[in-house]
Amino acid sequence: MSSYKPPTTDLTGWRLKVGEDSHGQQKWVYLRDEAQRKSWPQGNVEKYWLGLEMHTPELQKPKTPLDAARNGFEFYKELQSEDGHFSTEYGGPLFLIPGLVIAMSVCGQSFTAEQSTELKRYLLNKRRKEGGWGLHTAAPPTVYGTVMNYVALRILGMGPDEGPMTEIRALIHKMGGATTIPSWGKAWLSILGAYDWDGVGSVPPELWLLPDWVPFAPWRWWIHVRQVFTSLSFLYGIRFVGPFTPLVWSLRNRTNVNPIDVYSGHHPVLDIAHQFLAVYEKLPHIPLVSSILPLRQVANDRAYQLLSYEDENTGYQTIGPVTKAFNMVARYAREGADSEAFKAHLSRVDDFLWLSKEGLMMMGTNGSQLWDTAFIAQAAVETGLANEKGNEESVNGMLDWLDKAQMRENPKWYNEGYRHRTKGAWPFSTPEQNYTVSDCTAEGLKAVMALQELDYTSKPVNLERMRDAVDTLLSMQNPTGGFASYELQRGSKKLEWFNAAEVFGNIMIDYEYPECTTSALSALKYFSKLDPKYRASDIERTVSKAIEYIHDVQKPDGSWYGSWGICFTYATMFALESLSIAGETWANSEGVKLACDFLVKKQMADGGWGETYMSCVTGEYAQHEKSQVVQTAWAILALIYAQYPDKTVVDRATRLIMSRQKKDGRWEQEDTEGVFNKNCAIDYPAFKFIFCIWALGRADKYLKS
Ligand code: LAN
Repeated sequence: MSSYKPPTTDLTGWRLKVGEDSHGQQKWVYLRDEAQRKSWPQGNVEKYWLGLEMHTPELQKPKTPLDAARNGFEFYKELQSEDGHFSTEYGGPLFLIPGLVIAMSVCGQSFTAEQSTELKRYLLNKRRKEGGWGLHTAAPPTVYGTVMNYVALRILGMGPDEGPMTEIRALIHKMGGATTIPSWGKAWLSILGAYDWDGVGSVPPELWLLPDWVPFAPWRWWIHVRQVFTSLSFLYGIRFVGPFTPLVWSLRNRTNVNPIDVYSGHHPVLDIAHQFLAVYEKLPHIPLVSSILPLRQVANDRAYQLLSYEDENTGYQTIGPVTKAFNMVARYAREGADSEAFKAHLSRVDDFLWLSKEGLMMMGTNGSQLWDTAFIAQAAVETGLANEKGNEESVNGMLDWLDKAQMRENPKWYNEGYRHRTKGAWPFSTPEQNYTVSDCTAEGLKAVMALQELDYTSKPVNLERMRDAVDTLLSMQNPTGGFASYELQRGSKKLEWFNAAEVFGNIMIDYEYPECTTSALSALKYFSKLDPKYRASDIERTVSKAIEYIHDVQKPDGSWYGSWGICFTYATMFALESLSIAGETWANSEGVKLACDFLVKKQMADGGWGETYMSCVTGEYAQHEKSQVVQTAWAILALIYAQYPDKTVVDRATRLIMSRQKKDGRWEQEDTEGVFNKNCAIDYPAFKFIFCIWALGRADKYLKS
């Protein structure tokens, strides 16, 4: 691989602006002017994420696990923003920047010069040694990753023969050529004008004209897929193509997707549907047919109406980065660059961009603000650090931020947009983004309850608001007892037959997850101690059904499969929390015993645990060659929930985490921690602080007991 060094900006010019347009918003800005830089100096938050030297307090060498947790918190506090939340980079997926870059380009927009430089630097830094890019930073190159990022670099100004570009093209050819790219890639290239919409399997907006009772009507799909489908079907319906660019990919081929890229191959039902639709697609172009029955036009209008609801419901953030880019193009296509809607979209592009030491990335969401803040709040309270001198300001900041992050009303287009209620819920990122997530609501509520139990905190969140959160949680349990992510499960698992994304698994409906279920049931249980009378029997029934679900999905080897963190270690920690709430421990429960056996067998020689994201892909435990502090912390937390009797196991694990801690209290970044849709890893860099602090604090008490 050639050793091309991409240009960089002066990193000391960047600042992280927090909460400017809305609560919790994060936005990296570049200050060109020396005077501006002086009057707004870079703080530790920026310095840390940019890999610049930080000034942190001198710490004492830790003797006990609690000392180490304290030092960890001392360091992590430096990363708290002035509004009280913990800003974190949230990277990993490598298919997001290209969508945004293509969107900006076809809408006639450009990034600032500094943003362009840093976007290029990020992509080139993340190129794998094999020469291209995969679906995410931890995966080997695929056609999707390589073609999309190659195109992005070209649009951002890299010449066809500049630096490694020739080499990358050669790799694309070697892999089978750009036309073997998966469906979303074909769609983006068609939008760009580098491929032809005729080569994209039909994405008919007419599905939005189906009556709601139809078992495969789109409102039943998982919210992410539904929202991507809505704007994509509109762009497909109008065959949107941006202005001609020199990037020419001429071949047309409908079902040719490179096997390297495929995670979920097409189900035969999808192929049959596509053949049928290929005939149907010819119809709207026959003038007579379309004048008698202008279905396509009506369907486009309907899809457009729905995507506009999404924009307005989310302050133009939309639910996520893919929808963000598609919706932006859709608003441009119909209303133009001068429209209010398009301008509003543009003003919310930076929310998704995060400057890291390796360049500017597009994040999986507009941040993970709530998730990180809710966890560290609970860790601080449980470990007792919240009550130690010098931590009040930090803790009050967390509570203040969480208070303002709760969503108080349902979205504007609640019924019309087929949304789940948001009243009382907490989101994953910010309240402006405005999506209920079951476990974020639960962890947000748990964090608020824990913080409000401290003597010195104000109590901004009253019982009524907590009851709203509880009502939302109670509205989210599925008949199996399990909780899904954003909504109730609205359709059959058979809808997976229509999964056309190829690179992801289990995306068509909202499945139940032991992680989400645990968060929900533990929050309900905690709340019932605070307000024992409120919906007592509903809570009781919901919790016991949720516990049943947890039992039902335990695997024969004692573990649970994790869908959002890696992987068995992550989900087993959650499941053992659930069972501990039901009074089940190693001493009295076969299930817990089996789970502990599973975990203990996976402990590595150095006392740690380490799993790779391949566990999530294959469903089999994939051993990491090196132990990871985050998974070690999860295992500690899990074993203590289980009250595992052999303390040497936790003792060794604790020592491993302590041995990896630096003098200033930090832990270095290790391998990626999270995942989605079975196949895409995503980073949670705050976890190394949050879960190490939490596990060390909990272990301190357990080892003494
Ligand atoms: C997330 C991030 C957080 C995550 C948890 C809260 C951890 C989980 O317990 C519930 C699901 C949720 C909210 C989640 C869902 C899917 C997301 C939004 C992501 C993994 C971050 C990025 C991902 C999104 C789908 C990326 C865009 C890709 C598409 C396939 C549309």
